[in-house]
Amino acid sequence: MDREFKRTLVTCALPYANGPVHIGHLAGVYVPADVYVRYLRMKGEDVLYICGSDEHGVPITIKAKNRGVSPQDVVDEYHKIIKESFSGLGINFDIYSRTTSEVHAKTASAFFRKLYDEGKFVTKETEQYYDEEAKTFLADRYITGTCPKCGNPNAYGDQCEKCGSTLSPEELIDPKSALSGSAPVKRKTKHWYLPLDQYEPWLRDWILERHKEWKTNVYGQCKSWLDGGLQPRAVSRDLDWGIPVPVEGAEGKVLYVWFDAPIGYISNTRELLPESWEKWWKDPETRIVNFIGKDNIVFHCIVFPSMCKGEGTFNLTDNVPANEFLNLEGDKISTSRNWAVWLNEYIGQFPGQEDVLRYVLCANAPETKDNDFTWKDFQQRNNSELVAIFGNFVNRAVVLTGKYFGGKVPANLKPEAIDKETLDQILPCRESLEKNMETFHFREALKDAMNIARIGNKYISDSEPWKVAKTDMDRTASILYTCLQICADLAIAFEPFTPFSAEKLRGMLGVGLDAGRDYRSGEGVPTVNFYAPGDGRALHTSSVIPGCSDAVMPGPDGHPVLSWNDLGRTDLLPEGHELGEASLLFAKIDDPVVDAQVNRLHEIKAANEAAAAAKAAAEAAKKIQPQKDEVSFDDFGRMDIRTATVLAAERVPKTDKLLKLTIDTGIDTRTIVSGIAEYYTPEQMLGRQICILANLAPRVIRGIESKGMILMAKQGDGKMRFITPEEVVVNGAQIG
Ligand code: B3M
Ligand code: ZN
Repeated sequence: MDREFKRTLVTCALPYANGPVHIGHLAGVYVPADVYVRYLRMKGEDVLYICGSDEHGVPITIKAKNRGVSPQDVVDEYHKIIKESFSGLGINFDIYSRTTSEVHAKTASAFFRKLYDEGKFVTKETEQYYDEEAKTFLADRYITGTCPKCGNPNAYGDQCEKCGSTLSPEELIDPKSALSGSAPVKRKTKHWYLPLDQYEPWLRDWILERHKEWKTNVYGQCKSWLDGGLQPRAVSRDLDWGIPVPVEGAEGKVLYVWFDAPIGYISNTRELLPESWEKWWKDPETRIVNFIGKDNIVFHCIVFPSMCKGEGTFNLTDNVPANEFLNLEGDKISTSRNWAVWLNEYIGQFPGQEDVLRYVLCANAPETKDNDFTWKDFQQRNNSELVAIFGNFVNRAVVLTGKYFGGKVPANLKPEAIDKETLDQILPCRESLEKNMETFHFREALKDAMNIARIGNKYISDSEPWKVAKTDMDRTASILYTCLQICADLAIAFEPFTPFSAEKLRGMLGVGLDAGRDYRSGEGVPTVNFYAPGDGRALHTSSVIPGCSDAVMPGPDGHPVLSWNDLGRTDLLPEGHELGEASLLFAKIDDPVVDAQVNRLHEIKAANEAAAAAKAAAEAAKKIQPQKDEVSFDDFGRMDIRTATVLAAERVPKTDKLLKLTIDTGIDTRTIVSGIAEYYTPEQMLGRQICILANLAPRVIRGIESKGMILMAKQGDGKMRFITPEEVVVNGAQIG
């Protein structure tokens, strides 16, 4: 970073309100952002934390159409689900609004209008796909077809989800309308374009020269976009759901969802802080960090910055720490295939274990490459890390203090070198943790925090206070004194990662936490919030500058209040300080719990496979064989085709496909062996009038002489149906 800043605006990608949030979203965007925001605040920084639902765009209108409801119904439903589930996981944005808000319509329209008035757009009339049945243009996801890059038959007009390529509808092979299924035609339409090509030299300098510190995956993607050459990009669409294009002669046109969505960050800030929002967007001393997934990189690093550059009054982003994708049990997460772990479901099924998900998703975050979530790993990390290391250490320290010292921090009566050596290891953990946090390496930062627990767990195991207590209470006091200081360090270090457990731990230790400023700091509102022990998330305010105490501060009720800068101190809990109630910090997760989740996924996979097979079979059934070679009238006349009736039918023993039929042909009674047992039971054939080829040369099949052949209609998938006259006629009537 090449400039000083006073405050940080953190935004998270606005989730589409067409489905709940899943673990892929969380690991990629929301958990790292939340860890970062909590950390910055504890450090005393001024942070604004913005998100909201993305409520425009074709994915929403398609969902509405499939369900037979309005797009507004869809977004109302999911906005609520998403908002509640975020807060259930401890992700509490300063505002979680929506792009259907009035403020947003006003802000996005004004943004477009300024670019329009200043001649920053180009207009083009082009031919675009149009669905004649549905009488509408087909933008983006309204059109599907085969991906020209990887052959995926279900690619969208804007993107192939299989290979990740960004596409335009024209590139799709065999395009089809997602509305009617019909092949679209081309029609002329006019749109506004942002001439990205004109911004290319500026973007090259801004990103490639001045943001070399961006994550390599982000920098690399930007570079390849820039090296590929930028094209003007349409910022309007022919759709009826969205923000109307605010100019004359634009009836039936709305802003492209990727034009309005990033402006949502601005609108939501403005909705929260109508008087002072500009400070967060226009003051050069504000730093902006956008947390997003990798599929959003181009929009946040190239398109939105170009829009802001053109508009001219908004700050540009400082960093875009985008993550790669998280897979689930080896397969790509997919909303349409229901291959996901949904946050709202997790919260319902794992009450009190919100932190386990936060921990596992952070430990496994796809920071540099795609990563895999498995339920076994989830269980393993909980049981052998959170329970066995962190929880076990804290539990032993707090319970033994209760047992030997009546729940009060004992005096450090008999210190030994190992105590100091142990405590000396904590400050380096903090330094590494801070460095990792500040460079967006949250997995490593979490490891640093966990190392503090490992240090404590090793110390208590090696020192064995439960044995020492039999002979030397003074030494036992020093061991537990040391352990309790480490517990207090953990209560600080884990607050960004596992806030519910950190809070529980602070209750056990009888300490509060200085959680930092909230967004209203500088607005005449007292600036510091802290959590007192044992009263949940109730915020107390005081006027002490956070992160800057040079002694552990007492809160108004006399309890010590820890702050980030206390991390690594050796005197966090004074002698005689009374601890709170001991309880288990983490609970073991047993096999049946994760087995049930794995089984659920197996069922989903089986259902998906069955659906895919049914779809493939339906396609195959439609396959029509080409016409056979021409025959003469005489050739045809030599076929003796006639009506007949089935008198008896039985399965040919030891075969699956063959029926032995006794037939009245009008000229005789004979036997025909036919391969139709897969489609008809003997009972179904009995008494049926059918058509046969009577003069086919006899053949012996399974020891039975078969004379003639039953005429069957055969579909592309092999399914067969016999041919029967429109009404019963005499047996032996000739067909021709
Ligand atoms: N809704 C895309 C997504 O969820 C989009 C993000 C908008 S951020 C301005 O992947
Ligand atoms: Zn593809």
